[in-house]
Amino acid sequence: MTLSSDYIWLDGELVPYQEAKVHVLTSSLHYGYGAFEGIRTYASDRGPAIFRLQEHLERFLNSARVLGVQEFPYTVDELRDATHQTILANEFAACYIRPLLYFQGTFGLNLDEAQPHISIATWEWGAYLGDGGMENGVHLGVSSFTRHHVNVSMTKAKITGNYANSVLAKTEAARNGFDEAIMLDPEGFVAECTGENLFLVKGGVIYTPPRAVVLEGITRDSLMTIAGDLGYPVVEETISRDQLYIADEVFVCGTAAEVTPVSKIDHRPIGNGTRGCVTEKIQQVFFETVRGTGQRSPEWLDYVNGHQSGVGHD
Ligand code: PPE
Repeated sequence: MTLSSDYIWLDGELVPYQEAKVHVLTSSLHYGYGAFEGIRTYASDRGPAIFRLQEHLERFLNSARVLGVQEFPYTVDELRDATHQTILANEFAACYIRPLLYFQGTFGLNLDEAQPHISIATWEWGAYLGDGGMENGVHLGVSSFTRHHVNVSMTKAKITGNYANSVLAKTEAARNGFDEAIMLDPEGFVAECTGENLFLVKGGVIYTPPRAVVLEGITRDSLMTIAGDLGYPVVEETISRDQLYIADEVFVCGTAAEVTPVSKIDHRPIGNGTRGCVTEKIQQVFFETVRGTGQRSPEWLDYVNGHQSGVGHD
């Protein structure tokens, strides 16, 4: 993965990639207070199409609200324009988008004494959990680290510092030979992965952990809708570790990871150890949708202005 692009949007203007820098005494670097989003743009017949941009930007502002920010410097509409501008300036047909809120100014732990800054970077990001993973599935390991408690760092916000917990689990998983970690909540039930939500399929029913204990993924929400459209019942319910081991299928999802099948958990094959048929169907409809040919594409895609391909400009 290379993070490069021509421009990064920084506090209201597009600046060359090399100039989007921060000082080492940036408070957010020391204390982990900041917030970010992860959004994807897909290539479609109508040019770059941003998947559920509005919902992602609303969650960005909500993350700031959870963190305690009293005045967010931009509206959702302004951030939408900025996102479009950044994609156009970089001429990406498909890319990942990373808005970031960070703080500089008076150094210390009091958020009210720091100045908010916003950047929006874009880069081309392929298969998050490895190239073969999308088809063959990935091997997950249950982490020895516990996921966030609802009243310690909370679970709804993409606060930068929350990701130290993900770093612990992801690094441990990789060192143990797994592709990704499954994290249990403080009660010992399945919460989510370090950067994905998780689903299991059993007897034709799709299950996922309840909202309170996880980051409410926008991909998670989209897949629940797609599953409903396909006629599968979807149940949000507490899931135990051993329920995963005996599931027919398990898959994980997120903006970066998209829809990735799980072939093994803790060295136990899930189902027959390959991508299951429900997972494959959901994956197929997800990719049709994000590329502009699905039934839900009109409501979920935000086409980048001025980037019409094939049929010319309208
Ligand atoms: N849980 C966590 C902890 C999480 O970080 C993500 C996204 C999700 C669930 C899925 O949310 P959504 O993208 O709205 O479907 N993880 C982001 C960051 C990954 C990274 O390594 O950085 C992402 O996928 O953009």
